[in-house]
Amino acid sequence: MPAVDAQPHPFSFALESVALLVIDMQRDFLLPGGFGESLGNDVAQLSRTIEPLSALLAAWRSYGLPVIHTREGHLPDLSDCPPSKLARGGIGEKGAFGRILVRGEYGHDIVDELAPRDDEIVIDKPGKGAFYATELSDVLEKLNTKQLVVTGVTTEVCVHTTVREANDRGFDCLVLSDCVGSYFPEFQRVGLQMIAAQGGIFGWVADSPTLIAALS
Ligand code: TIU
Repeated sequence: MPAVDAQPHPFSFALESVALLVIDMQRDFLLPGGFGESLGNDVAQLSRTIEPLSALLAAWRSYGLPVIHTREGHLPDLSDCPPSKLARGGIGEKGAFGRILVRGEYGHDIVDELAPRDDEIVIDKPGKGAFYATELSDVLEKLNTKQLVVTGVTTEVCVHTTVREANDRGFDCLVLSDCVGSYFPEFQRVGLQMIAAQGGIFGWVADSPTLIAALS
C-alpha cells in the first residue's frame, strides 16, 4: 500500500480504491478576462495550479487510475440555481466567455491543459460541494473508491465544501497544496491548515511531487 508523506501524518491508499478529483478547473475561474477576474480577483493565484496538476494527471493516467472532473454551473434556464445564489449576481449574465457558469458556454468548460479524456467522468454540479445534487456518490460507489486525492479550485470554497462532506461520508481525502488554489493567499494558507489541524480533522495535506514519487 503506497503511503505519502503528508500532514498531519502519512496518507495510505490502495491503487484499487483511490480516485483523483479535479474540482472546477474552469476557464471562468482561471483565465484572465473571465468571471473570477471580473470580480477583482487575481487569477494567477489559481492558474499556478495548472502546471503541477497537468504533471499529476499525466502520472495518474499512466497508472490507469480513475479521474473525476467537476464543473460548477447551471442549466441554461437557471432552474437549478437557487434564488439566493442568483440574487448575488453574475450567474447567467453575459460574460467575456459566454453566459457565466452556464453549462455549454465556453467559460464554463475546463481549461485546455486539463481537458478531460473521453474515458474520464465529468460531474456537473450546481453547488459548491461536489456531492449536492450530483451523481458523485453513485460514481464513487461503483468505482469502489475509499480514498480521494483532491485538487482544483478554490481551496476554501468548492474544495473545502467537497472535502468536508467526503470526510463525513467516510472517504479519506488527501488535498494537494500545489494543485489547489485560492484567490486569497491567506485563505490558501489557513484553508490548508484547517484540513490537517487537530490530527487531520477532515483530511491530509501533501504536495503533488510527493504523491507522484509514492506512486512509482
Ligand atoms: N469552484 C468554486 O470554488 N467556486 C467559487 O465560486 N469559488 C470562489 O472562490 N468564488
